[in-house]
Amino acid sequence: MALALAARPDAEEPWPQPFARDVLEGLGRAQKTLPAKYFYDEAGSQLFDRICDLPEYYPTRTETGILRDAAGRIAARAGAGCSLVEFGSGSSTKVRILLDAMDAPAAYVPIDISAEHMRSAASALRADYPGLDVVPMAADFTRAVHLPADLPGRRVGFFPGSTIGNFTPPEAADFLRQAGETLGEASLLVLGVDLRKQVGRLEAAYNDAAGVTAAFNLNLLHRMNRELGGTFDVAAFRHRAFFNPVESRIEMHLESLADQRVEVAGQGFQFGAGETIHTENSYKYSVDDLEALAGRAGWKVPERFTDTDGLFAVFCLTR
Ligand code: AVI
Repeated sequence: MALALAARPDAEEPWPQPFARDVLEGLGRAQKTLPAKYFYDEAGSQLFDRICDLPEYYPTRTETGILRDAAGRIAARAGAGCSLVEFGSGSSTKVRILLDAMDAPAAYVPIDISAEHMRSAASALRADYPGLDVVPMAADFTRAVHLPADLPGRRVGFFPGSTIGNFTPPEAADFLRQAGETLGEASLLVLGVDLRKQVGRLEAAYNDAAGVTAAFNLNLLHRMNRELGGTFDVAAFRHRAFFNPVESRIEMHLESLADQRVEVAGQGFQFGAGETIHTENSYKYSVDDLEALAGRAGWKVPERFTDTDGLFAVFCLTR
């Protein structure tokens, strides 16, 4: 039934699944919503790389600084000849800090939904680390991932960038549990988490003056137009991002500037002026809350590292 609904009337091929299914389901809700993972097509991944360099977006440079300071300690825990597994690897930039500190790392498995972006990053890594076996996996890391069985050494998971904040807390616990199963016994997970802080600082990070975050959010409309035959007038929507203190999260929305009707994936949707599509949550944790969450998911927290301003934390989790 869902397939028939999503079929393109003038073409033999259906709309790409599961994108069409998720869009039809999300836009059919009372609070229209879209899963944040669809931000990351080629254009979205490039916009995200630009966000990471913005002056307002403190998480990337803060986490990078913490990783540089902590890399020796993390490498000592990982041991010689380990295998690094990165969940949502993107452009594989931060992992270089760990690889440079590690003793003869044997393998690197980047896992990302954006296959093209990941493959070009993997080629660059192969060139720079000739002894490293780079094994990219194009997969949705929010689902179970079956790693190659013969990965040598200790398995070290890497989940930087506070991507865990894009899950609800129950989803985050599920992810941590599943990552433990994926990585196996005696594994390590290096986890970067953005911490709760003053609202002005948080909101500025998602409302940059150059408008890159707005372009990143609005790119979802371009993507639906391109891939799902959508008729979104992108200029008739605006980016909104604000901190929700009750849920302890930044929310991103696309707000309709007028009453309008839009077709997408073969179905029509009505928007009232001021109505929004909720496109992303970015949860902000306290150190204690995150450690309790990790504990419930079966991880111990022997070590954690933060910057001097307490903006961001990198947790070393062990099984
Ligand atoms: C990938 N993720 C952790 C980013 C965040 O901060 O939640 C995505 C992002 N959205 C807007 N700016 C950055």
